[in-house]
Amino acid sequence: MKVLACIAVAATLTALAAPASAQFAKPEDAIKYRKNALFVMQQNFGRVASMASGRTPFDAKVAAESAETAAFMSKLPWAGFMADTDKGETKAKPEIWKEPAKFKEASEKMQGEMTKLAAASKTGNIDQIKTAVAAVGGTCKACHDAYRNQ
Ligand code: ASC
Repeated sequence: MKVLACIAVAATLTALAAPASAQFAKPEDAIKYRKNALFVMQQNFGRVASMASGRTPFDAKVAAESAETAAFMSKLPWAGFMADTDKGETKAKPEIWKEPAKFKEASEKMQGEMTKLAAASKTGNIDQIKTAVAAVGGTCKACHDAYRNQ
């Protein structure tokens, strides 16, 4: 029973860790998937950003864990921007599908800065964390300005 549970968990984790090959039954599922992945990412990033700005007390352990989770989550949303998901419950602009290379580049910039934030958070150095949070925030904003409707 335990072995079966482990296999089930392992299969789930493998599926989660394989964003590039993710498949969706319906376009709505892909939209939901990317929004939820971005939401979980933002909640974790926001927790670190809040500490960096002094809005919440700095807790190095929580910051490190949250930043690591945000960095992992930052890899997932992109598989959800598949064909035929430009309409429905989404603020995604058509530019995403018109200039996929630029969109990919923007997403990779964010993932790169998120990885740096995870590394900075591991050091526990608040100044390094502040710098990395600002860099991540810049990539969030750049992508939203270009590719997200208000
Ligand atoms: C966040 C969030 C964003 C970015 C952006 C940074 O926490 O949800 O979209 O940071 O506000 O400028």
